[in-house]
This record gives sequence, structure tokens and C-alpha cells, in this order.
Amino acid sequence: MKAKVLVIGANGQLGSVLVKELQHRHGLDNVVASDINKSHNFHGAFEVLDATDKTQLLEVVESYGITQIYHLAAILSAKGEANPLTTWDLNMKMLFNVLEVARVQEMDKVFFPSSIAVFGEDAPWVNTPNKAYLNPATVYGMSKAAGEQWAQYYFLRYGLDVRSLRYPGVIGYQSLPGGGTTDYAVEIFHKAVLEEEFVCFLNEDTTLPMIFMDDAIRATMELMEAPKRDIKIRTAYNLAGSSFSPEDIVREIRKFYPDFMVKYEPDFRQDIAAKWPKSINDDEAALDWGWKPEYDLEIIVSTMIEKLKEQYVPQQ
Ligand code: VAH
Repeated sequence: MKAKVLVIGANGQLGSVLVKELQHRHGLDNVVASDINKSHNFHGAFEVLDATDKTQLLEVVESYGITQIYHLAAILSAKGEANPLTTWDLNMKMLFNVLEVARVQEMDKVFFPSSIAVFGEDAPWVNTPNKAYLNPATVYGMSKAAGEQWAQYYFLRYGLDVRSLRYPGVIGYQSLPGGGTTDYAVEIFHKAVLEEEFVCFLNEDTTLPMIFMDDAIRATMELMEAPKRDIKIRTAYNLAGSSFSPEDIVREIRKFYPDFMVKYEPDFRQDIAAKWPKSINDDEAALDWGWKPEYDLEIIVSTMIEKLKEQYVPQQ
């Protein structure tokens, strides 16, 4: 039977790119994009959906005959610290609604994105293993660590095929990030191409695991299309791209823009980043479903600059 896929949080940084990839793989008529904000530029079906409202979610699922859900809606690490209890309530309620509706509707698959934000100060800082001790320092990270346990519970108790990746910071030219601690790594390229000064909210030497959008999307599809028997980890897989710091990015950007100006003004997001790993180990993803990143820092920078120049200076 043809998959009918619902993307929740379709207007987000990852969601907006994932919708197009899913439409390409499943067909335009077999993907429903949804978001709490109605403005979008998708072709195909779009529904305004508040995923905290289980009745609304069920109505969309039943009206389209949805068989898979990609749940990309969440309050992210930086934004989430402004209202901790609200962040917890929203992130957990949306996940519970997705898991329950998927269970009752006997759906084929659910994708639930986790994050390196699940790691805290008690995890190894370098080459952090999949089974590291999780003591997240943000409410967003707590909601993702708890969400991983709930995903595994729904698999073990009900057989629901929920799959998850711990995304690093995602860098892409196709969309803007929305309230994360790694947002600087997208904003910096827009400032460089506009030849404007960039004010970085992290210290120059804050190394974090990052991944190019195209790698993140491919990893998601490779995970979701892997045979069920190959998925050995039902909490979430570590996903590594490459690790680098703001000053590493600046060094590469200045190969294209020698006069690129940067000021470092660390804020509360530096305290969040300081508790995250510098690099993570994704051996299990490589072993279980063949993961291998394709974009390193050099290719990320050249691609971001090339693509953003097309957006900002089309005539060039
Ligand atoms: C955030 N971009 O900064 C997200 C991501 C690894 C970070 O989860 O909150």
C-alpha cells in the first residue's frame, strides 16, 4: 500500500526541506505538510495543525489516511529556556499525541527527531558514544531524552515502528533555524554573503557537532527506509557530520570574503553549548544502516556561499 506521509512542523528548518524530499520519494499527492503557522510555499496538501490538539491531529490523519508521521515540531534549546514548563508541556504533549494517534491508527512508521542536546556534562565530551549517560542541561534536551524513552516504550509495548536520530546542529541554505543554540552557524553565512558584520553569540573556540542539511535529510531517509530488522537502537541513533567552531567557519569563509568582520559576544547560549559534546560517535548508525556523511566543513562553506549568493545576488 502506498505510504501517506504527514509532516508536523513543516515550516521549520528541517521540516521544510524534509517535505520536499518526501514529496520526491513518495509523490506529491502522498505527502501532507502541516504546521501551526499557515504561511507556506509548498506544492501539495497543507493543513494548519496544532499538534498539541489530539482531536485536530486525528482529524487530519483520518481525512488523508495517513500511514507515516514525521514529527518535526518542538520548542528548541535556546527559545525553550525562556519558559521551561511551557516548553516541557508543549514538547511532551505533541509527542504523546503523535505516539498515541500512530498507535491507535496502527501506522507503519513514525520519525521522532532527537538531538545532541540530550547529552550533558556527565557524557564524554569527545567522540560521545550512543550509550553515554544523559543529563541534559536544557528543557529541550530533557524533552528529547524523555521522548527517546517513550519512543522505545511504544516500540517495545505496542510494536510501533518509531525511529529517531540525535541531530547535531543543522546548517542549510534552504531554510532558517528557529531558536536553537546552533543557529549562529546558519546566520553567519547570510551575513558573509551580504558582506555585513556578524555578531556571534558563542565563543570563537566553541566546537560543536554539526551537519549539512543535505546529509541530515539523507540520514533521515536512510534510517526510515532501512529494513525494520536493521534498526537495533529504539531510543535514538547518534548522527555525526563534522565538528567545528565559529572560528573554523570564519577561517573558511575568509577564503571567499577576506574582509569578513566578526565580533564575539557570547550570551546564555554559550552556557548551553558548553555542556554539549564537541564530537559524537555514530558507529552504530554506520553499522546498523550504513550511515556515512558526505559534507565536511570545506564543502559546507563553499556550498552555502554558492547557494546563498544565488538567493541574494541572483544576477551574479
Ligand atoms: C538547537 N538546532 O540548537 C537545535 C539542535 C543540536 C542543536 O537540537 O536547539
